Amino acid sequence: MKKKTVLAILLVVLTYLVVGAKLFQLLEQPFERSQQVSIAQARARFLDDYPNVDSDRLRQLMEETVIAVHTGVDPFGETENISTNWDLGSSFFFAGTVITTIGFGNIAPKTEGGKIFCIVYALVGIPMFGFLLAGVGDQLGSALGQLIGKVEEIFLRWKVNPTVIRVLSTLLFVLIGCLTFVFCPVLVFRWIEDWPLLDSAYFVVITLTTIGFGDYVAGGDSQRSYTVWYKPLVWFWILLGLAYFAAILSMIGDWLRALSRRTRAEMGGLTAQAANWTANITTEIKVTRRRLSLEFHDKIQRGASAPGQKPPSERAAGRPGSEPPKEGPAQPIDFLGEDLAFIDAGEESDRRPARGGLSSPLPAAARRAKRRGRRKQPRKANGDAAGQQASARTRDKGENV
Ligand code: Q6F
Repeated sequence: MKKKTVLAILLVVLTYLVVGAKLFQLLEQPFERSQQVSIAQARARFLDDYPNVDSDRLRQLMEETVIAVHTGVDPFGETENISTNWDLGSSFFFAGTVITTIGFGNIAPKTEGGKIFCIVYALVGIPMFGFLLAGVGDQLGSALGQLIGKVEEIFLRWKVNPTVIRVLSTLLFVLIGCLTFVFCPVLVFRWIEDWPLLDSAYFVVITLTTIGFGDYVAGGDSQRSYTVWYKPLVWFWILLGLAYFAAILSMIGDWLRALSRRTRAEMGGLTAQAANWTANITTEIKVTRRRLSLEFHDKIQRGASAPGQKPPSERAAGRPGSEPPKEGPAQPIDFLGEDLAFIDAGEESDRRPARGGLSSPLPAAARRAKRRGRRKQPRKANGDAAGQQASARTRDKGENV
């Protein structure tokens, strides 16, 4: 990526951060103030009600309470019948927050040994979970893709415009996914955890984006006895939901990129080249990564919307060898066609077929039908050849880096 491009993105991100910071401050600070006032009043009221209590003694107790809460110990717990954060189920949950990188932090190692082991465990476990998630994403993509493909075939028979079909497919993908991985889970958490609807939705998004604040943790209320199927179900939801959100985030990333490319194309032909260059330069890395089947998860790992990491065409449809950058003015941009290609992403991510360019006007169903016809050829050898070709091409253009 060109230095100028990086600087431009840095500027946009910094602005986004500052604007975000100001808004969060406006939203949160008044509430914080009111909480500060209310705890101070509560303490004063307590000392008023019990004049015999020494205020220093009370402060001491409060400090110890705060420390207990910070170290993850229930301050209301009795010395007999102590509850533990590190029973096998909770430890299993903790291991999950590590390898998924959700990192709720409601429980975390406090001992030296625990911290050292956590480092090693994360470094091995995160890539390992990445493999799993890539596989899950792939299966999920095929399942959803098949479903959507059927609908697309019907539309095709009705001779609906391919671009319209793509838009409808995208909407369908988002709708089915949101129902399965967002709306239903939100209702389940509302029901099981007794969280308000907003808090429940907030938990779902914070978890599946792997932000993981840890202020809400499903299955984390020690006062509650959960049904046996609940925690396994949450695990299952996490696995599928992370894959789905990775796809959604990368889709939003593609839109942002297409938007910025379009803006640049409108601003002037030369600047638009940068995006093309970036696309080409990352190809080599990408081909290797795709071999490792890691691409699904690293979308969320690196922040799906990080501009310029992958050309949408490649990432979406699993084509390793994009065209080398053409000299001259920017090409006109097929906004919709290019950026709805993600529908095929999950399905195709490990196949690397030598497919046509991304501006292929055929909707996903039709392309799938075409591919079915090609399967007779040795697919793997084909893909590898394509991959090698692609890396050779990038190497040729190495001087662009
Ligand atoms: C869970 C649990 C949560 C808290 C008070 C995320 C994996 C489901 C627990 C789950 C178990 C114990 C989530 C699983 C992942 N929740 N106890 O299994 O925090 O110590 S506690 Cl939400 Cl990654």
